[in-house]
Amino acid sequence: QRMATTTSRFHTTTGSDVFSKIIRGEIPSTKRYEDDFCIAFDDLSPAAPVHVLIIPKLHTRGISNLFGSGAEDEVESALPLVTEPINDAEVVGKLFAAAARVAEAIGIDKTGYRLVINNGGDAGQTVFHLHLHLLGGRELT
Ligand code: DGP
Repeated sequence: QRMATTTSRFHTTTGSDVFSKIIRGEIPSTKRYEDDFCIAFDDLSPAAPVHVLIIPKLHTRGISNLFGSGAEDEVESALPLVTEPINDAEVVGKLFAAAARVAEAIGIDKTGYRLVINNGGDAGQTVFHLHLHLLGGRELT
């Protein structure tokens, strides 16, 4: 598999999207979880009693920019916050792992929850920094 190195493709330090600003602390958020790789915080417009967004501390626009042909558009800076090279599958895997931990910490792992990634306009993606939605706390239809 092609290696997506932090130095060639990812950065958060100069990203202009709203989630990069949250990572840098320029916009406040209600944090649920944080580690070296990602942060999780409450969605501003919750669609369920629990609505948390899990985002990587590296900038990529979305799934099609990780695995699709849009990957070449990602080059923006050589100033990584994540210092270890990481491949695309690891990026997504770590997001899902963090989501499961957050769900457990909040206490919805037994009742159930939904994980969603919107990719592109038709999916309703509005923030172009990869993010995983964690939804729960009620029965979802
Ligand atoms: P999506 O449609 O997948 O791009 O969802 C983007 C989500 O981001 C949407 O549910 C609202 C949320 N959101 C947008 N701006 C902010 C913000 O400044 N703070 C927080 N916490 N959430 C935001």
